[in-house]
Amino acid sequence: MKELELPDVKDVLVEYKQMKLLYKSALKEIRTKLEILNDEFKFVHKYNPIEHIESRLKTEESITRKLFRKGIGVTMENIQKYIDDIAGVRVICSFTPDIYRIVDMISAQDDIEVLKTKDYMINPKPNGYRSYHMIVKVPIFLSDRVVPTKVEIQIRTVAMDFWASLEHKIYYKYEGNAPDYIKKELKECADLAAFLDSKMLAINEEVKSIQQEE
Ligand code: 0O2
Repeated sequence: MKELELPDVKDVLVEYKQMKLLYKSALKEIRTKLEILNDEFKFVHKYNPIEHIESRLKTEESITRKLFRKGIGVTMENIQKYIDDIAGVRVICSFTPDIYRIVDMISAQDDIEVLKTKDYMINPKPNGYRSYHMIVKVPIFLSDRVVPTKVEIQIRTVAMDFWASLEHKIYYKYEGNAPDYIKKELKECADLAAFLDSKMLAINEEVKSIQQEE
């Protein structure tokens, strides 16, 4: 009987480490681009659209769980093909128009390819989740080749981020089955956060117009 040929564990590990190196580099590239845009915007307009930036590489556990949820086998090829957020950057802005400013500035860069966008601000999820998601490809220049690498950029306001981090914790605590009254309260909080965003924006616009008149 022919023996089953399994891939050498050492080879798989080397391949996995190489893949992580690529995604880590892509995070650095995107962070740098965003920091440059923010610095320039601050210089020109005396105002910074970005409050802060967070970035992370998705854990092995989370990658495996996501593939499992999608009913896809855990292989190196599938990870790269089907998981768009191995490298994830989160951009936190003060006001909603800042979000679209960042989207436009990043999309306009020649070396960035925008693969997918999801506007959960115009179309919030039924649970109240609001955010803007972009999947982009950025070229990573290695010693002997260039590898376009995927990064997920999530852009949201401070209020949307506050809501999403609590909702994320609750989601995992209850493994996606939180009691109905908690879901209802979370939805109410999401609506309040949206209201807060629009109120704060209106106040800011008002103050800006007073300053221009002076
Ligand atoms: P984690 O633990 O944050 O990494 P698709 O790629 O289109 O097949 P996917 O990946 O669900 O489907 O796409 P989507 O909707 O763009 O969501 C990607 C990420 O956005 C999620 O990653 C979350 O980080 C965030 N997100 C989406 N929906 C919600 C939500 O309802 N609440 C919160 N708090 N975050 C959300 P992961 O891998 O699901 O989770």
